[in-house]
This record gives sequence, structure tokens and C-alpha cells, in this order.
Amino acid sequence: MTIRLRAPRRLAAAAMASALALSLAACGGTTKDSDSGSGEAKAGGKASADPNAPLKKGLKLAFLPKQVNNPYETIVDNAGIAAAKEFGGEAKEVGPSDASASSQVSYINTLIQQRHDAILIAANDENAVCGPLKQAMSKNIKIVAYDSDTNPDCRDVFINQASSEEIGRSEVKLLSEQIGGEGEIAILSATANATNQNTWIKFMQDELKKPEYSKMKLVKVAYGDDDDQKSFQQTQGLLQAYPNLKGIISPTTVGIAAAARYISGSKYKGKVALTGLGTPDQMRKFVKDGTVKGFELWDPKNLGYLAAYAAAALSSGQITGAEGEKFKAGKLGERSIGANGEVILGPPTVFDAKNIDQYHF
Ligand code: RAM
Repeated sequence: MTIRLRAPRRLAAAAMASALALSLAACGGTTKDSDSGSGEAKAGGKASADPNAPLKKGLKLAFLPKQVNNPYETIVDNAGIAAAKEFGGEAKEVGPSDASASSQVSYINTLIQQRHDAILIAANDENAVCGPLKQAMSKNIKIVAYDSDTNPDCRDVFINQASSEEIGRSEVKLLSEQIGGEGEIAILSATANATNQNTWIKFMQDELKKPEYSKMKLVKVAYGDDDDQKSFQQTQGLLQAYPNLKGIISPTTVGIAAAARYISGSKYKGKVALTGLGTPDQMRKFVKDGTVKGFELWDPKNLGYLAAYAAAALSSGQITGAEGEKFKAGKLGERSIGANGEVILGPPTVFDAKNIDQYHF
């Protein structure tokens, strides 16, 4: 079972130990129907899944990323667009140039008017997009959240890049190894509303409660809004405000690249550790110049590819989004839907000076 801790009310509960969160999730009411296998689930009711239904040809998909000028989202969406060609469909990317909470709403409304078969969304806010997404679902447009989830009621499936818990806990572990388990640390996140970052941060905070991290102190969570300049300035601000800072976790590709750029040209290089989630292509020079020892990510291309196949499987009636259903995701093989309609891509990879040259994305 995957733990879901997103809505503010649920987030309030998220500070508790993960075991408790797990049991809450087990008896909570947000899990999609999985008992009958019929896929009778949400808004408007659903037809039964037919795992043998052929993928429909000519499906029209639209990717709606957090923002179009984010190199990470571009890799994901381009891979999804290529995947759609593979199964005889067509896909495009549209979206805002900033990742603010309501920036995606007008795009969803336009995509509904254009009658797409599926909308794939990396949500900037789990609730702000809900109304229009439900509207789309009522018109039989399938909704695939990827990267950053919506409220589960507002999409059919969520394609998660890796286990959210594993991402959050492993970030703390990575930084702890780099600073000898001791000292003040900060987090440089994306936007304050980002579902994915907020979920990861909750798990980081929970991980930090373990005795082995008792000498590490989280002094601040800063937000760079997935904007390069703002992330750069926030890094500078953190280092000035907390002169004893030993390390920063930036769980955003935009944030970690900007933070690395700032640190590499400052007196903090080699003194303040930086880890987080980054693309090897953006981070390579900072690993080579010694600013960053290690960071992690999954293959964003596979995330877009998997999301596109999930959209096609939904639109073709192979799956409805209920737990336990399975679909074939091209070269990624058979995938199954877990609790809360979540499909997990796979574990992240840690990149360091030894392996970074093997990765190009
Ligand atoms: C940024 C975005 C995205 C996140 C990656 C790791 O590009 O915030 O949502 O998944 O970082």
C-alpha cells in the first residue's frame, strides 16, 4: 500500500510515524474501488475493464505539465508524445510558463472543448485543478496525473515516478552520508503547493525523527517555485541566514541546478553539501567540479512513456483505474495499478562521479 498524504487535512496528520499513516491509509476512504474488479469507481460510474481490449487507434492525448519551460517536464512530455506515435495515437504538450496553483485551469477547459481522449497532468495544486478535471471526466475524457498528483477523486490514475516514501527517506539518507550525520540542514523546494514535493518533504521530516538523525536539524523549507532565478536567490538567502548550514536538499530539478550554480561560484563550495533530485545532464558539471557528491532521479523519459500507455489503456477500456488492474506499457512491460489508482515507475538511481557519465538525460 502506498501512503497518500496530500490534502491539508491529511497533511496535518502526516507528521506522524509512517506506520500510523499506513494504517490510516488502510482504513481511509480515498482508495478507489477494487473489491469487485468491475472498476465501478468514481464520477459518473465506469464501465468494466476488458484487459484484452485492443488499444484504440487515433487517440488524442494532451500533456499538461507543471510548466512548459522546465527541462525535466519537457523530457517527460516529449517521451510521452513519442510513445503515442508508437501506438498509433497523437499527443501534444500545452501548459503555463509558471507553476502557480491555478495556472493550469484555463488549459484544461480548452482541452475539454477540443475533445481530447485523455488529459495527462502534472498538477501544480492537488485541488485547484479538480473542478475542471471532474468536468472532463464527466465527458468521458480520461485523466492521468503524472509526476505531481491531484486529489485522487479528480483523476483516473496517478503515474508516480517512484515510491514517494522511498524518495523522501532516501534524500535524508543521502544528505546524512554527505555531512556525517550532523548539522543544520535546509530544504529548497519547488512551489509551496506542489503535491509531489510536499509529499516527499513530509517523508523527509518523518525520516529525520529517527535516532540516527538526531544531530541533524531542519532549520528551513524555502521555495524557489521551480523558477531558476528565484531558486538561485533562495539558495543565497538560506546560506546567508543560516551561517552554520551544513547541507541542502533540493527535491526539484530546477532547484538543485540553481542551488548548485550558486554554491559552485561561492565560498560555500566544498563546505555546504547539496543533494536532491536532478537530471544528470544539468548536474554533470557540478559533480565534476566537486560542488555535488551525489543526487538522484528516475528516467523522466520512462515516466512520460508509461503515462502515455496508461492513458491509452484507459481510453481503450483495458483499465478503469481500479486497484489490481493490469495493462501493457510497450517496452516497459506489464504494469499494475496499486492502491489509490497509483502506478509506480520504479526505484530512483543515485548519480555520483563514478556513474554520471553513463546517463544522458
Ligand atoms: C522538477 C519538478 C518536477 C519534479 C522534478 C524532480 O522538475 O518540480 O515536478 O518531479 O523536479
